[in-house]
Amino acid sequence: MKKLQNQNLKIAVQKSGRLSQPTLEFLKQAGLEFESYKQQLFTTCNNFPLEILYMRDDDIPNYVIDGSADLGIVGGNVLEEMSIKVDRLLGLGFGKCSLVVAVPKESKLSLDKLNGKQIATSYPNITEKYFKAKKIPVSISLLNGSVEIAPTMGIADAIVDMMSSGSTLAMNDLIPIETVIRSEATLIRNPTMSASKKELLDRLMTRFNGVLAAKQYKYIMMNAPEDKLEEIKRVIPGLKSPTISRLAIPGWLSVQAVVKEDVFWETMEEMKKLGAAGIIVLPIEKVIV
Ligand code: PRT
Ligand code: ZN
Repeated sequence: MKKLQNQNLKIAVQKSGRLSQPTLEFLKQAGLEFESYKQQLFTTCNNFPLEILYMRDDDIPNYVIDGSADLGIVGGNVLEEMSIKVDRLLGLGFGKCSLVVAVPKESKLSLDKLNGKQIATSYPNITEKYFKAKKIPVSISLLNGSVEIAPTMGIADAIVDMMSSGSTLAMNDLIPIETVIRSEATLIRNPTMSASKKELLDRLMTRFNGVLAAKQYKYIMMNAPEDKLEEIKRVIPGLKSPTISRLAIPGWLSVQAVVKEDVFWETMEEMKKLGAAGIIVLPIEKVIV
């Protein structure tokens, strides 16, 4: 691809594959407006100085390293396999998967019993490093696709492959016995950027962090008895404090707050114990703190 000669920030994303759609959705959630249709090599945002470059995921790290792109969104697994030194800025919370060691169900093989066995994988570097660290000598054969059928074909005793739901392994009578690495879509950047591009990146990071933070929070509204106000404030601190207003019925308050997803259910249970009723929960689009 010819280098784009302008001062816009450039981000490389997967053209067509598992990360394509969630990546574009994430960029749109960050308020970036752009057209995206198949067969496109790049697109320019209408409302931010950003070019989106579409390519194979394996090419993204090199594009970012040589500066053809300033940023990239790629699976952590690809970065590990290529042992590429780029700045990892953010885990984006989608494209989650694990690289696992899987064996035929009936083989009853455990990790230590793989000594001297044949392992098929598309991730030879990570696999070699993993078994070396475990001090288990194995033979590794590289397969670029359909790794899961290697044991049935009789060309491997076990495999090291990506898994998300696990149904592909199950359909091939394989079971995962160890997790080698966990991976998610990751935002990477070229470490040498002009001051003006860094400024654009800062603006973009505020937006990206806003989208990610919003996913960790819920907005809640409820009615609660006035005499429990102090306890309510302790249970739901909100971003600063809950917003309290008075209901038309004496002795009752309306309470509104932002609550973290991971403590959401505990918070709701405590609020119910304090007499809260009519609880409404809303998703949050963005949080800028
Ligand atoms: O064409 P290009 O080179 O760009 O794409 P690709 O074919 O190399 O990659 P692609 O699109 O398959 O995956 C892109 C990235 O998605 C990977 O690098 C991972 O970071 C991430 N990812 C997330 C996954 C999975 N989930 C996943 N499930 N990559 C592969 N899989 C495979 C898995 O190995 C199995 O074969 O998908 C199949 C279904 O998985 P189960 O467990 O849900 O059955
Ligand atoms: Zn690829």
